[in-house]
Amino acid sequence: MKENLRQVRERVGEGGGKGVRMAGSGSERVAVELCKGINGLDKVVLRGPRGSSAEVYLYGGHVTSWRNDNGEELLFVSSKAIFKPPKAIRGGIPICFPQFGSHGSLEQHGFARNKFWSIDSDPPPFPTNSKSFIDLILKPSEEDMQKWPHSYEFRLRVALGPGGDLMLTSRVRNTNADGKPFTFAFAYHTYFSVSDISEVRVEGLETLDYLDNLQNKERFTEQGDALTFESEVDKIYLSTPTKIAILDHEKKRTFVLRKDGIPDAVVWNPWDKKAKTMADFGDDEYMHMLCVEAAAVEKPITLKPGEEWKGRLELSAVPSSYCSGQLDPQKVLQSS
Ligand code: TA6
Repeated sequence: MKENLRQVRERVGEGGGKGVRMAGSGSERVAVELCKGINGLDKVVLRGPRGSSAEVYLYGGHVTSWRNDNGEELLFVSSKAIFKPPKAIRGGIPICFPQFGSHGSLEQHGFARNKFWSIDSDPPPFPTNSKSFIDLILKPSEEDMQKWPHSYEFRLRVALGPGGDLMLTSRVRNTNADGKPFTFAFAYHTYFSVSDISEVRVEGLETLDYLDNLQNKERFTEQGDALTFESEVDKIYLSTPTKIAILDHEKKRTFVLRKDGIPDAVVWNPWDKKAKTMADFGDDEYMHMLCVEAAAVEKPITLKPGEEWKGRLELSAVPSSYCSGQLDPQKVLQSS
């Protein structure tokens, strides 16, 4: 691990071992900083040119913070989150791989979020317009192979775009030497910070079919207008559009989720009763979060040896004075 950090410092060419300076900015802000987070866990801080930032822990390859140019936190992390392996961090963007949910031979949502990732000091060439990104990699140990007998390379790039957008790219390659394919499910289990769940609308999932986790995964069809929230929700929407909008009325903010290679979307809020059963989640925190998760669940992904799957997620936060009609979610969803 230390070897990785040293290699990365050499690669990014920063002075003083703290990170790489912004090209030509002359500012003290460094674009990529390797440091210690909660409980001494290693984390990487990404900084954009106008004040935006993101943080990703090597534990779980887990994004735990995404702030806009004003320093406002856009992701939800529970005040009771346990930053201590083997428990997954409650909030941010947990990586669910190679399983989604609890039906399967592995722990709920698979093991990727419970493992230490390494910094990929020799990533294959992968173009980006971001000056602030980090490449992480997860490969199975011998012990891991006992639980899930497949060899893979999971490369995760976390990047801050010039405008403060947060971009996650997952690339999973089957490196089995025995010629065997493998199949996996996946999700970016994103927790958005919202001012009041009762004043949030989600646009882009109307009229779609979904599996309701609260009704034995039975299949239903969503009603014709925006989703609103008055009770626990746990739905897997199938074959969803590239773009989904999450409107926070009080904050006059719209999150736009753009995804590629990831067909489904999970919408989850535990509401009050379930919130009380979660030790790493405050009783009232359900009011200030909503999970909208780009996911591949209905049709898990199968890779033959040598094949690679890529799943991209791009998050942006745009001002929206929805009540004045300034932002028409349909326009946002149809814009490029
Ligand atoms: O994404 C929704 C969900 O599958 C819910 O069923 C709930 O279990 C949630 O994930 C949180 O799961 P976790 O294992 O992180 O507590």
